[in-house]
Amino acid sequence: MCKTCGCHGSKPEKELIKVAGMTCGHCKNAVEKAVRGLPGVLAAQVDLAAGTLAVDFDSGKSSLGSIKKAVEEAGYQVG
Ligand SMILES: [Cu+2]
Repeated sequence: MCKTCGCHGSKPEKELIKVAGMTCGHCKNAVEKAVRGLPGVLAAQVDLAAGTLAVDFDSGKSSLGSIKKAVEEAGYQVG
């Protein structure tokens, strides 16, 4: 824990989310961009072939629910 990066109280989490409706590279970019724009999201990586989104986020700043909501708002189905 250090004082300069503001990591106090952060709870890093990794989740793998199933995302339906992604068919091409544009879909992949759209989902990654939507999720990366959320506060506390450290990384978002779509696996197009598997239809999944791997996301690293700080659960003190963002929630799994808000990540799923961002995916849905980008036009894709979670689950
Ligand atoms: Cu597409």
